[in-house]
Amino acid sequence: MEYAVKANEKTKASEIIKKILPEKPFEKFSEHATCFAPSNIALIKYWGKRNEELNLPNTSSLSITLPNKGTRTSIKVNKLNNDQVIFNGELLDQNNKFYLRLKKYLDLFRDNKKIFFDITTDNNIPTAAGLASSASGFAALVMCLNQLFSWNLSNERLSILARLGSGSACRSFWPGFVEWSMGERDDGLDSFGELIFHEKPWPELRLGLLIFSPHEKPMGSTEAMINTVKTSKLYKHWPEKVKQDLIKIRKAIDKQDFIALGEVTEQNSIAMHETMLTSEPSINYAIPETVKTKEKIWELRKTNNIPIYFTQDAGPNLKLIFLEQDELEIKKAFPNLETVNLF
Ligand code: 2P0
Repeated sequence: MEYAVKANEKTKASEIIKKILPEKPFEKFSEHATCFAPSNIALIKYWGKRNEELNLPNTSSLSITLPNKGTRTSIKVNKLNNDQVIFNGELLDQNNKFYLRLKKYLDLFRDNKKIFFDITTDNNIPTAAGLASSASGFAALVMCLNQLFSWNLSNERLSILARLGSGSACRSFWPGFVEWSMGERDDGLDSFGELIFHEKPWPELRLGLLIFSPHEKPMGSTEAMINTVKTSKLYKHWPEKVKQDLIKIRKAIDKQDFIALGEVTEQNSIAMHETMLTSEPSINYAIPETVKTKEKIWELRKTNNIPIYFTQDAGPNLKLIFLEQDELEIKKAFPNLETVNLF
């Protein structure tokens, strides 16, 4: 329970939003806005919140942005008395889980004002399969609101707003490596993403997506995080592990030392899943293909000397990291691999 600090009654999400938005935020608006936000994959993971309402994390985390994978959203003010959401081509029912999550988030901005939206949103990544679609989704929505109402907010401020919808969304405002500093303040105004090592692009770096199951995960990450923090005996080691891993990964990125990057990325993912597995009841996102593929990766490293590493999020799918020079050989080993150039 040490880390499971409940939301501070005084710092409500709607109050934080009010602090960030200009006065009279909805007074003038353009006809519509369309934005694309990229997805991001954590190499050092965010797992556990110190404030559940504000999505304030127990640790910092670090991600890589997938430039062409993410969410495209269009938004306009409608003349109805409710929001209307078309998600991946389908008009959502007003009892739909995703619809209700969006509405609840927009209510924080509206603050009882009667302003409603038509939202069309499309993902080019499988939704809710551990491929960070909520991250790009909330980032794209915030970008659209900023554009629609000409708020002219900085990416840093947009990052804070998006974090209130989904923690990992605060890392989806920049290309390349992004670090989300956990911050210290109760109101979370110092907890946002930041572009790091932008002066050192790494064009040889590749990320491969291996999708075993596009289906919705059995337990959402919000609930899984809360359960892990409350019940896992290993969780007390997690914050220190992340601190050490962040030091290692920053060094690896700075030197463009791929082996060091791969080792720390894979180890961090393994530690997160081990911590979840020791929750009560146990939280397991792996399916047999996940386990078999990890073994194949270890075998390729050991026997064929191919530097390839995996990371796994809140779903069964794996993301592989490797270098351009090994791409052909890796594609032979994994014919279904979808490769993303990162820089
Ligand atoms: C991450 N994940 O750092 C970690 C690693 C999944 C595993 O952030 O409750 O959708 O909305 O803040 O951001 C997924 O959780 O959770 C996630 P909320 P989120 O990418």
